Amino acid sequence: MFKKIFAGVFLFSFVFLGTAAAGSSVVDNPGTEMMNVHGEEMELDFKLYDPGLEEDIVDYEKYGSFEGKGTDHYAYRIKDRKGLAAAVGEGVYPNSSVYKDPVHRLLVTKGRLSGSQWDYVNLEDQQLAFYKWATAHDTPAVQQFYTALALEKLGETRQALKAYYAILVHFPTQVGWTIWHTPLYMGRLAIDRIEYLTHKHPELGLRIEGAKIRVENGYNAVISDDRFTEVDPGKLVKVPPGDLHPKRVEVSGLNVLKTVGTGSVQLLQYENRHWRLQVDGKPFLVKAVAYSPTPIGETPDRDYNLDSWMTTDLNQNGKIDGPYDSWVDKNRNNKQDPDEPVVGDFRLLKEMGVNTIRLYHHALNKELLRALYKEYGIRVIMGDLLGMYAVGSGAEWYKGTDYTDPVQREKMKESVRKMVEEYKDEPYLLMWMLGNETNYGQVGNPAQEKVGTGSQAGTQPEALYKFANEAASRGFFERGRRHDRYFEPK
Ligand SMILES: [Ca+2]
Ligand SMILES: [Ca+2]
Repeated sequence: MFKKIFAGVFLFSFVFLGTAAAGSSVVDNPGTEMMNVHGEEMELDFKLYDPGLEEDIVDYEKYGSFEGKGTDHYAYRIKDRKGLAAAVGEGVYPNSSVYKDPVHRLLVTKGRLSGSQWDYVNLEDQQLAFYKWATAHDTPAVQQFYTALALEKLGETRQALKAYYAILVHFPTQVGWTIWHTPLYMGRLAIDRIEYLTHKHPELGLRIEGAKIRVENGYNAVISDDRFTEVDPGKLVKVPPGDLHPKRVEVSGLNVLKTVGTGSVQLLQYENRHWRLQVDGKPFLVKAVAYSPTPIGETPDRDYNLDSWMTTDLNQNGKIDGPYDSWVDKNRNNKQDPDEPVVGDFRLLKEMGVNTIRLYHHALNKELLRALYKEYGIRVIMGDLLGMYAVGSGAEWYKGTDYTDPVQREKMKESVRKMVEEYKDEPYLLMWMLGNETNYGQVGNPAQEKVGTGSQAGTQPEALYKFANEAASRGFFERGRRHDRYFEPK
């Protein structure tokens, strides 16, 4: 059960993290492989059939009118649908030229776009994902989002930005659902993607300003009590590329108001109220991945759980498999080919610039983590699930962790205490982390085949956050204990 839940968490994350796991930042988008009329193999490269008349910033005022920007009754009314469609181009609402795109037609004829659109999200061939999603029947914001994501992965950044922005203009309050039946606010996701892409591509000279989607009661798993209080698509504006990077706030030379921690890891607050994380007296920027690997060709929801990677040595060569025996499956055939030498994830993590890994719940192998730190300089953020997935609380899965239950609270605190006592002096420890998407916690129902996440947190937000504060407080560790600096790794 536990394993299954996490598989979901990973799948969801994967949609947004893309292909970073391969240790390369270059997205390789092979063309769609086809047979030509002569029965020969050919590759079909992606090219927009209709890139739209307006390159990146669409003048929406020209084709319609905005009402109630920044309020709860925001709306955009299209007055010139044809003009707008021509301006935005293929794959962006309300344009439908994808149906005239000869490549789309060809793929349909060849039966290459059959089945569910959800089978296309993580496909290697994002060209197929684009045509599938651009013509899928789904909630418009969801359809537009995954079309945009495919464009993004195909390197069509300008068109992807137009597509994400179209969500803000037309469908800012529409909701999609995770596989846990928790809401995804598509407009907010679109803002995130736009901010990410404009930052990642300063050469476009674009920035979004004033976009805002505020939803009351958006923290729980139901949407019946949601209220969108402020909705504003904001504006994509042109800026000189040099202006895209947020201005650095200089703190050196300023007085320190407050120092948290006396060990090698410290938090400093300066007189301008800004904080800085320091390790060994130097500023530390966390570049982390949540590391919990699954062997190549396997899925995390079958035979592998969250922490078995720390001890698994299937080929019995005395080296832990993920960290030291993995290889880059360049051709993605799930097999190790002669040009795919063993490199090991630890080295790959180091090479991709990671300086920290996050562990979800405690650890199984101190020596391994010590080697990670000693040989690769990579530190650890260590987590305790704080009752999510019924871990640490003693709750039954289908009853779910109850954050108002004193017995369960005590058990969870004991779990946190145990972790801290066990690892506080480990040299690699950067910080602790409590919970994992815990505010999404919800109870399942076997009769409805609803798995849930073994937690009642979704309906107990106040109890959860109060408890999290309690579990993290210094007082809790100090009471009757010899050590008084549990949260300050040496
Ligand atoms: Ca091994
Ligand atoms: Ca291979």
